[in-house]
Amino acid sequence: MTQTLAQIMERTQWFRQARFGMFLHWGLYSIPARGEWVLSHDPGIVERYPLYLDCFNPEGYQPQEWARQAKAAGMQYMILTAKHHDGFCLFDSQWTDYKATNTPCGRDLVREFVDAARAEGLKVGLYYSLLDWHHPDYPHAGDPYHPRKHQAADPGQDFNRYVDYMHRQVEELVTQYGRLDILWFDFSYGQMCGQAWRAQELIELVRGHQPWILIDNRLETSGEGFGSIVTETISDYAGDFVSPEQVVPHEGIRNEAGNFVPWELCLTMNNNWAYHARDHHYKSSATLIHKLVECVAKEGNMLLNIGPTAQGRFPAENQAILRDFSDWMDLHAESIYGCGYADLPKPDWGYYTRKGQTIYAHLFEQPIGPLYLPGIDRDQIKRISWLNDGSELQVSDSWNIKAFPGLTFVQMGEVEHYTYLLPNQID
Ligand code: JFZ
Repeated sequence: MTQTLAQIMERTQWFRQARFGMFLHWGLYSIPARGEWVLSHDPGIVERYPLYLDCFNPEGYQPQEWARQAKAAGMQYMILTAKHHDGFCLFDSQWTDYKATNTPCGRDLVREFVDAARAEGLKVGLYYSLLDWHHPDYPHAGDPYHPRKHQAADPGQDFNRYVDYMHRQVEELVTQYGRLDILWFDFSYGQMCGQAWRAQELIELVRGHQPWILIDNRLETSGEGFGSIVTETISDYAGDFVSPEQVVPHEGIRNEAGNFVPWELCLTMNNNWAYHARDHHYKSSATLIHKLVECVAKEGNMLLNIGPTAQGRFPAENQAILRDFSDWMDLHAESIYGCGYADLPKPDWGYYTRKGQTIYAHLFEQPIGPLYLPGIDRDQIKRISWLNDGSELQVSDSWNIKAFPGLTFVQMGEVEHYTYLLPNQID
């Protein structure tokens, strides 16, 4: 069975309009606070790790507050790690005891999360790890990522039993938590890809319950691959969008016929997905805002990550960045939502985004003097102004289009043209 790009484009319509979402990595690993891969990276912690179950008590967990901050920052959807590679479930799965309801906190944290997102009018998604370092039937011996990769193989292990378990958990997620907008599987590697997960059966289960849910491409491929979504024959489990990580794809992502496919860059504010107590290597707010613009200019989305603390709070640095997004989006969201590739030459000073007949010129550098607008003819310009205050710009008399900030109003032709500057205080 296959699907068409047209079906995918229809399903992803809201997603491609939204452009900006929040990713949340949160779980038992937030307690050791050395990133979500701590189990795999530090074999010394393997024995101790399950003991974190007894001290997982996020008294500061207020998902309404998470959702409020996401919304204020201009994000339109949010995605939480229902289960990460460590196997610990934030939801009340009937198929395991390794879950939040068996910790001192005793609550179904996924339910509270989806309720809070919806209450703010945000779309909501769940991340579910295909890898599971806790389940006894998940093969460990020789798996390059598994914390117990050096231990002898267990002949009693039955991978098919794990896949059953995984399917039953996904079934819980798509039947017990109302309408979900996104299911974010992570991730395929080596032989563990596509049908190894019984992907066709899984996707039929998911779409049987939630036909419009959006699925990432990692059930079929790794974080680096694109998968069959870029080919002529798109598998049913190819997903609805490609999921590049940390690096904005050079020219967006197109299929073999040259058409853009939906994609979403996920990226961290510092150098870890989950909370890391000593990682203060944050990108500046300006850099992160530029990344969002760059994604939109290349017809993609950006999923910006937060690693809440074990108590369930956003670290102060994360909150400061979200406030800067909020300030910026208050003035410039119109150049993001519903916008995409402008089909014009890339300007040296930044990027264009486009919505219909309106071009947004995102200036990453403050110009002194005239600014060249490549690809735009002066007699196409109907109107040109700053987006942040509506003030007019002048188009010069020379044969090239050059905009002089802050001068005269110009109205000609068909293309409405706005520019803006980043607020100076951000850097
Ligand atoms: C995965 C996770 O391992 C990581 O913890 C985080 O959740 C991130 C969003 O996704 O990271 C990956 C997965 C696949 C590749 C790289 C990073 N890959 O195949 O290159």
